[in-house]
Amino acid sequence: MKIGIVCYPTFGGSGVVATELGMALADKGHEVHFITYNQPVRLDYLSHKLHFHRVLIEEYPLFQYQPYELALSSKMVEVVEKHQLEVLHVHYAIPHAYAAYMAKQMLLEKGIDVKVVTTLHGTDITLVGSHPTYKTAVEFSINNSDVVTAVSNNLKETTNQLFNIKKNIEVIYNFIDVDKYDKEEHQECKRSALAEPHERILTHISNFRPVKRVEDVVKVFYEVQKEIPSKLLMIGEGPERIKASTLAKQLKIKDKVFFLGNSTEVAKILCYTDVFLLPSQTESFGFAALEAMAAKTAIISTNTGGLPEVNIHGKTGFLSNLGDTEDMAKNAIQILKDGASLEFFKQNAKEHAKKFSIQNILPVYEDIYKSCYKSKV
Ligand code: GMT
Repeated sequence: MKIGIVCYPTFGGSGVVATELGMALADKGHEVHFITYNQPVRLDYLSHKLHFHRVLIEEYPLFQYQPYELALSSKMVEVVEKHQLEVLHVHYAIPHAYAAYMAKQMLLEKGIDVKVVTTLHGTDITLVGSHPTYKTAVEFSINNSDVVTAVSNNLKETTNQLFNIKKNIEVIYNFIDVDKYDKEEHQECKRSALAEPHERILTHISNFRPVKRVEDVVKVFYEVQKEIPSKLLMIGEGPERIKASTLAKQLKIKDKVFFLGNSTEVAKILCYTDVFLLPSQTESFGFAALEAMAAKTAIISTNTGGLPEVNIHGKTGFLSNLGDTEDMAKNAIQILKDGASLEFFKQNAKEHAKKFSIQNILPVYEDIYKSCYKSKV
């Protein structure tokens, strides 16, 4: 099939999932066209099956805000027409689902019926989408998509609670290529560069926005390192980074906490991680936790949003109430207390990650595209 994928090209989970999906579809022989303002960070190659179309914004002094939706919908029309795309799969409702609706209407006037699949990822519903500023347009564009999917049962329920949704939302979990994270086969797992053999490594990866509660990460680690010799790796960039590093300094653990910035080599970093910390205010799914689990890493997280669908309490790690850093630290120590306990959680994490394997999830998306296509004939 010929599929257009619209996403944010940055380090956020929705962009990463959309990019991995597009690359996997191309590997299976579909023709995939990414339409966004920059080449997605995880899109590391292009081919005759994998294309990237940049949305260019024309600056004009009159505009305080550049009208990205207009440029995006115009680009969608151009690419659909030129490459005869059958489906536009948009990731993150704002503003992609809205722009796709406009593109669809423009194309209908030309006698082209492109189908729109919208995947809801989380904050497009919870933190941003339901805000009165956007709610009307988000609800409209969800209701006017041909198919709507959400990345967890919790996100589906939340969407139905916050909006008046008139169609069924299909739950398709985020997915992972488990083999890519296989530690044993990983050639460049250089743990010794960061920690002594007797030390444990804890890691946090995010975009350091307030929702990620990165200060809680530091607080948890502070308690853990008192009991267990360990290091903390902080991967990512974002507005809360300074607060986290200031706290590490105040707690006098700066020499044990490494802020490594954004990375496109997450698998390499996770290959030497023992425990992954995700104390988020909310997560519709927690893709970063799934990546960690695929890399055989135990998870300490909150019990908010869709996290309990990914991290199984007492098996792949532990869940705690939001802000209860003492409980999180206690649980992390429980995991790290001896080699057998750590291996138990790590092994379970790896096994559970297989439930979200790309081989299981990719055909579900293909079926959705095919069902759209069939309904056109
Ligand atoms: O929260 C982020 O780091 C980014 C955000 C995004 O949209 O890029 O992530 C959301 O989508 C991910 C992929 O589906 C989910 O795994 C994350 O849980 C979700 N974030 C939130 O709900 C806060």
